[in-house]
Amino acid sequence: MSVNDTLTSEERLAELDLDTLKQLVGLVEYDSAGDPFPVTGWDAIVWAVGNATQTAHFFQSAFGMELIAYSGPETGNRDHMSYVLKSGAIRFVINGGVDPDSPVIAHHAVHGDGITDIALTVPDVDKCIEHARAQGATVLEEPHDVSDEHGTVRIAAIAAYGDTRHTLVNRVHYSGPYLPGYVARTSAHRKRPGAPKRIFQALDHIVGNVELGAMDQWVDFYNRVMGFTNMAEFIGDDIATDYSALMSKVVASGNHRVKFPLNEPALGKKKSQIDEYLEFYRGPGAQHLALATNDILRAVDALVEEGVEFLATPDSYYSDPELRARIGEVRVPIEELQKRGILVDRDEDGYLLQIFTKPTGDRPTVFFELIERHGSLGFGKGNFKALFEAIEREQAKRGNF
Ligand code: TYF
Ligand code: FE
Repeated sequence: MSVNDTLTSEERLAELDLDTLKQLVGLVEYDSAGDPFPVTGWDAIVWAVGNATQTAHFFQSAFGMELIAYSGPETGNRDHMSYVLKSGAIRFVINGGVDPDSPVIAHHAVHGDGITDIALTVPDVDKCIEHARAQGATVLEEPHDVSDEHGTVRIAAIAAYGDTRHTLVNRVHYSGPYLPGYVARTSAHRKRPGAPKRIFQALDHIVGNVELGAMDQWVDFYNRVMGFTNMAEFIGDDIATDYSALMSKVVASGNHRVKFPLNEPALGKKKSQIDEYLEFYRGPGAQHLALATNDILRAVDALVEEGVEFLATPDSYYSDPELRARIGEVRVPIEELQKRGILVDRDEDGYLLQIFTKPTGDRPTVFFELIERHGSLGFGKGNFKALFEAIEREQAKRGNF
């Protein structure tokens, strides 16, 4: 079975076909035969938060996600509550400590609400771990089976930047709602009339913030340990020093289903947004999750309706003649984008629409991006100036200059 023409069971459940997925997240053809660490896609994004019950409520009420599984004291897990939510092919697992000695509470005490695990689906867990170990990766969990009446899941885990880990999961022989130990559970939440069935369908990329000077080391980690390749887009200190002082490179799995831009702070006139993240997260971690939608206008409207706040884009962005000339025709009138503050970028392959939320937790750390791709495989490089200025306006409100 080759990974580039394989839909994960999640994608099949989400009724995504390969062409739709390709359009949503920009997949590429590749030959998995020579890949030392083949990755099929995302398995789950695991969060540690201060109050999982309320965060799970937020992701259902505001982000339109659906509760599908649960583990907690009632199911024999005395350590923490765990809510599994999905939207299209994306799964979030929201953990909150119950036992005061829970490692979830320890993680939260240091980092605040954040991502502990970017779990990936792989066809061969053992092969990946063998390769990762040979390349010097820290193996946090050796390959092992977990089973219940729904079948068996094979699992292992390696360390990534900071306290973030990548659990590797093969669930092809499992039919339960998530993992052994979880029970199926559905939302008590009723969608408001007129709310879209689903706001986003897939996960496009997750950005990691690493320490000053560590970006190339982590690019090398993803190249060597996980067989990821570098994508063309990078931000050097040319753009960094003027606007928001960061450098960024992007690595991707063979089929581009999993994409990781990696940022490090650069020395600029003002404190880098990456420094602010590193200070408040107490180290490296996941900075933003880009959610792929096929209707970014409807998605923004739905989120705004529920009180989610986005970074403001000044009107001058839309009247800038250089930008207008560069973006050309897009699927809606520019006024519709301007009303919502949606950014546009175009490259040789097509265009993309994107917008960023403010941080969604208490610390100025994790936030979300909505992205609607129309051929472009990039990340919005043409928007970095406008975007970083918007981020700086928010930083200034927090007293960082
Ligand atoms: O993922 C990206 O590269 C874009 C741009 O702090 C970006 O979404 C890069 C760095 C950053 C915020 C957005
Ligand atoms: Fe992004």
